[in-house]
Order: sequence, then C-alpha cells, then structure tokens
Amino acid sequence: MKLIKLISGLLLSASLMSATSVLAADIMAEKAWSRAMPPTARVLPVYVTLRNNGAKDVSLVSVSSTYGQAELHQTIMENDMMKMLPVDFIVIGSKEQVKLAPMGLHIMIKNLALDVPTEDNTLPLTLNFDNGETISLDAKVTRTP
Ligand SMILES: [Cu+2]
Repeated sequence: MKLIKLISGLLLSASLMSATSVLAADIMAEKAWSRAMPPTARVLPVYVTLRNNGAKDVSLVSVSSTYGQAELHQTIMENDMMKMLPVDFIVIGSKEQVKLAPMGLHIMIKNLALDVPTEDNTLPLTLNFDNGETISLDAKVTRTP
C-alpha cells in the first residue's frame, strides 16, 4: 500500500512538472494597437508584435474578442489590387519575432457585437497558440501607433 502511494505521488509530481513547463511562457506580445475607425466601420484591424523566446516554432491559431469575430488575415497585392485573405495560422519561428502591421499580416474583427471603440480606448483580445499558451491583452485604439 505504501508503495502504491509512493508511485501515485511520483506520478502526481511528474504531471505537475509537465504542467509547469506548459505554463512557462515562450510567447511575448507587445505593442498591440487597433486603428481608430469611424463609428460606421464594419471591421476593426488589430496589430501586435509577437516574439517567440522558446526553442520550437509556435503558431498563433486563433483570436477571440468580445468585439466580434476575429480572423487572421494577410494583405496581398494581386493585379495591382490590394486584397485580404484569411490565413489559418501565423508561425512565429523559434527565437524570432513577427510583426503584424498594416499592409501585412493582421487580426481583423468582423461581425461587430459592440460599438466601434473610439480613440484612446482599448480593445481586449485573447490570442491562442498551438503550444497551449494564451495571451490576453488590451490593444490601444489609436490613429498614430
Ligand atoms: Cu483583414
């Protein structure tokens, strides 16, 4: 009986250790901002810089927001026309940084559930990564990042 307790104690500490390594944050999100839009806007673009301090590549796989349905987008040029395409994920290479910015990768919120936020307010977001990390942050609503 003592042996069984000892084994279950070992298993418990092993699972605690793996939980700790999942919680060790590899991803840092900085400089989150959203372009201040007119009150009639139907979408909100959000930009953020993501840094991966871990030893493995990590992907941003989804974003949630109380403001509406958030998608990952890429801006591309096609026949001299600017176009946005949804992307399934955004990879942040190990020890690399990816800057979501105007004319490039971005988060776009559509099907707005709340009024368009005015300048100097914040827009809360949660970023979900394929390594299990989530980051909740407030993007600053501004015209001049
Ligand atoms: Cu977009």
